[in-house]
Amino acid sequence: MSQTLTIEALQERVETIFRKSGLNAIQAGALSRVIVAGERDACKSHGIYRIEGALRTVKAGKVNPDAVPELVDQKASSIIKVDAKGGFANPAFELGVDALAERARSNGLAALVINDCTHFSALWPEVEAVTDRGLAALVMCPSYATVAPTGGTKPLLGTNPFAFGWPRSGGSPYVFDFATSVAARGEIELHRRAGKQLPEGWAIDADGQPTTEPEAALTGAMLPFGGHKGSAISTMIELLAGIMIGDLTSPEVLDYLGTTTLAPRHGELILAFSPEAFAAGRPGDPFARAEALFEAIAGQGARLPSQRRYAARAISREAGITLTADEIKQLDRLEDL
Ligand code: NDP
Ligand code: PYC
Repeated sequence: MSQTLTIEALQERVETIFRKSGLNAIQAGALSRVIVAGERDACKSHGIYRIEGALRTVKAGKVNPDAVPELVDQKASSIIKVDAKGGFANPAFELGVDALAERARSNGLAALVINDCTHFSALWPEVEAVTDRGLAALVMCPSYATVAPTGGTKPLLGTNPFAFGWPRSGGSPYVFDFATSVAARGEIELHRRAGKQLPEGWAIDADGQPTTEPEAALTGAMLPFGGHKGSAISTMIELLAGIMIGDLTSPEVLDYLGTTTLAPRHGELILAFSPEAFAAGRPGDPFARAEALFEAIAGQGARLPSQRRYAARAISREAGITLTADEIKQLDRLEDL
């Protein structure tokens, strides 16, 4: 039978699973917060289904369960670095975000570079942490080689997520967050588990032929969104959030892990911008002008990105998070490990 849990109750259950698996309190806390946020906002591809992959990665010795991230902040610089020490990205982000915001406010823009981390979560929790501090944000990271560049047939690029946020005083921020592949790999896995065919255009099989079979897509290659445009944005992410920050690119991640069944280890790049600083001396208030743009978009009947997510969040806060019988069984089983 399905069951409804409060957000706090789910948080406690997920955190307990991670603590029992050997993660220290910093790692388990940050990881469970981001996973429960995914479930709360109806982002199933990065919700509780990800727990098992994280546990597998710990068991395989590919992530440091005891990691205590370290902030390396050179005071004059706009670049703040956090060494995740081989742990998950989420506690490293939590450690660096205040310094990032402080530097973006004083310098107009700043970057948070996270190195040596395992990252498998959605990016919007990080984007929202920056917009909550009154700043605009761009966040990106590689993944592992599962996507063929446009014109190619073999996995090379990652599903490389890319997210942006703009703060709004009267309500939830404008946020988009997407894989640069047509769909996140998590979606393919969820289709496989549900025994469902993929929509056309998501993937090719190992011979480079279009496929709607999840298994064939997982052993073949996924496709970038928007053809050559998505392929180029994904390549940019490899350059900026892989090579430029001295961390692994998606093909290097796959070499290191040897499998896509574990969570990828690489770096992450978070950029924060002060709209007031950029617009200083120019006519108009940037926040008021942004509101006019959002109103014009909505005025055409279009919805803003993240509205589905915010609606799901409101329901979860009001009525709790409903999990299927299978999901409850999964939690019970993981608690008993
Ligand atoms: P989706 O395609 O589901 O959604 C992408 C964005 O578009 C969301 O912000 C969504 O808002 C918005 N959106 C969707 N439909 C509309 C619409 N009709 N009008 C306006 N906006 C719309 O996301 P993906 O499947 O590409 O990615 C899912 C998640 O996977 C992301 O959070 C991403 O960070 C994560 N991911 C993480 C990776 C990693 O390595 N860590 C790798 C790849 C992906 P809304 O949510 O409200 O629908
Ligand atoms: O859904 O593509 C994905 C993904 C890869 C790593 C974490 N999420």
